[in-house]
Amino acid sequence: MLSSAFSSLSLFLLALSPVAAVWPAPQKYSNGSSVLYLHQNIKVTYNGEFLPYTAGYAPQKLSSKEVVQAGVSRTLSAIFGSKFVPWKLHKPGSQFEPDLRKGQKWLNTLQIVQTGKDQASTFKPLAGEVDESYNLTVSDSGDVKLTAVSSIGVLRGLETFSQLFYQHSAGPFWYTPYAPVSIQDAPKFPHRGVMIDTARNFFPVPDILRTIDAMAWNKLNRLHVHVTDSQSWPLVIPSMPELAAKGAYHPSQTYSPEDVATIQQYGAERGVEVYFEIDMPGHIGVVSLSHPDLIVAYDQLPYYWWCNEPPCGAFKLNSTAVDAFVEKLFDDLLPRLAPYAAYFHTGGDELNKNDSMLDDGVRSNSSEVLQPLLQKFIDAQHARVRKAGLTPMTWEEIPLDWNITLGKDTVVQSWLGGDSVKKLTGMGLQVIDSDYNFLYLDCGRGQWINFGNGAAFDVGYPFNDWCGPTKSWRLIYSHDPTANLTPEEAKLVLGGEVAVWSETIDPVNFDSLVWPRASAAGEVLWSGRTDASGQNRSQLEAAPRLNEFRERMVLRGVGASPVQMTFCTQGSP
Ligand code: CP6
Repeated sequence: MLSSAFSSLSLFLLALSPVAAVWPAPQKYSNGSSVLYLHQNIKVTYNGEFLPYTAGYAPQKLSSKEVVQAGVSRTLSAIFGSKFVPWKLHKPGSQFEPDLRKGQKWLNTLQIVQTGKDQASTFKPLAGEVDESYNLTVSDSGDVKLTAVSSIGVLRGLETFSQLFYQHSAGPFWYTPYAPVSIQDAPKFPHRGVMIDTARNFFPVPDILRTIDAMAWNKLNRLHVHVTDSQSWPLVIPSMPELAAKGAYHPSQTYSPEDVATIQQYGAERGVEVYFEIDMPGHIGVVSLSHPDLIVAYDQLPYYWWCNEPPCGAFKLNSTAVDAFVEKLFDDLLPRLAPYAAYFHTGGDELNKNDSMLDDGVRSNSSEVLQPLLQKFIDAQHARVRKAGLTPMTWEEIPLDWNITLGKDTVVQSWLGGDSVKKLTGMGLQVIDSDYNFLYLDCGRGQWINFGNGAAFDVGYPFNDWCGPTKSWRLIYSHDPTANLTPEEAKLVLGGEVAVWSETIDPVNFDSLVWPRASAAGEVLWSGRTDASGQNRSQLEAAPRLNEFRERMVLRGVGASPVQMTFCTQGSP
């Protein structure tokens, strides 16, 4: 009796005061239902100093103040610049919209206080532990206070602030219907990533920058660029120009050192660390085009004997020439990446034992022969990564399938699902969860046929559909990276990463495949799979909130897919 009285009471309260549709959901949150209007002359201060709002402000240098000022500019432009059309969610003149004839109560001040100092010399925003927490209050009287330890925390709070506002359908009035608001927020996991594969299909710089924008709106903080693979090498290495000259699909489909710096700096300004992967010793067949002596099993048929996806090609595992090549490559590349990133990913997935049967220096596919050679290879590459001031990352096969001993600093990216995360954390290794059953956003590898070089691989139906239908946001949302782990094991899970392998993805369909499904992972990684009461988050609660956030992404220029039909949030006519 009593409990049902309580639950109908809470339903009643819920109907009275709307819940703000912030995505990802803040950790602690309350709001009312007073209306406050926002105008472009709101007084913004940062640590007591007046910050003028200049639309499109680009930081001249990566200082805390410049990062915050640019963040304020983006936030206000997101509110005023993109007409957030509420009609799909609330019809013009619906009760959701305030009556303009009743007059406007305006927001007066946006007071930003940063209580800590950012790392000064090199602005490595997310290297190591960066405090992304923030507190945000909007008082009934019209004062906004945003407090954070770091400038990145300020950016996270500004993004939340932007999601409180709607444009009135009757004119240029922007309002929040949620005052007073009180939010205390911090991420559940420090690593909340998206992996993009620029080797199967190329992604021009603007597409990557747009992806960084969308990541920041989602409070996703790591962009992993899987920049090379056996299919192409788009990365220009000035001391080794032959790599991209021979390995890129086209001279226009390359990333210059300036492009790389642009991407990393753009990320740094938005609290997104951009880190790179050169996958080795497998998935590197393309090097054969410029350095044939270093590679075995490139272009071998039938491909499935040598790799999972043609063309094949792996580094020779017992070769001083390979070692010298990687040294030269890393000497050129790593010092350019290190100012902006904490990590460098050395790959290590899907190495096929058979490849070394074609290696003059090995001539074997026995694990006993290959394991010590691979250990030596990994030790050498990871030592170079550390020497450049970066933390090595590797795919899970290196420790799990090959029994390679890794330094305790190494971060292992797990993708094969099952009990991989449990095994890795049980070994004391730090892990990023990319379980392909939930977090791979592509579904493309079974789709290619008629490969180049006159070789066609029609593996035949139904094998073509082996990876099943594309995963829904709800499946992704249901996945808990720390499920079935002990508390000690769970502590070693740094977070997760969705992966966008691009065999059948390019800029034309990228946005609609990634968003808002990556947003679903983003909420699990920022807010946690469970809510404040320890319950699994409800998809029923999430759906309209995600739908609204999807509308915001579309209006800010990202072609995110719809979450559901307009009817679901708008109701019948
Ligand atoms: N490319 C590389 C891929 C994949 C991996 N590595 C992959 C494997 C299985 C699926 C999807 C993608 N295409 N370099 C595995 C990490 Cl289902």
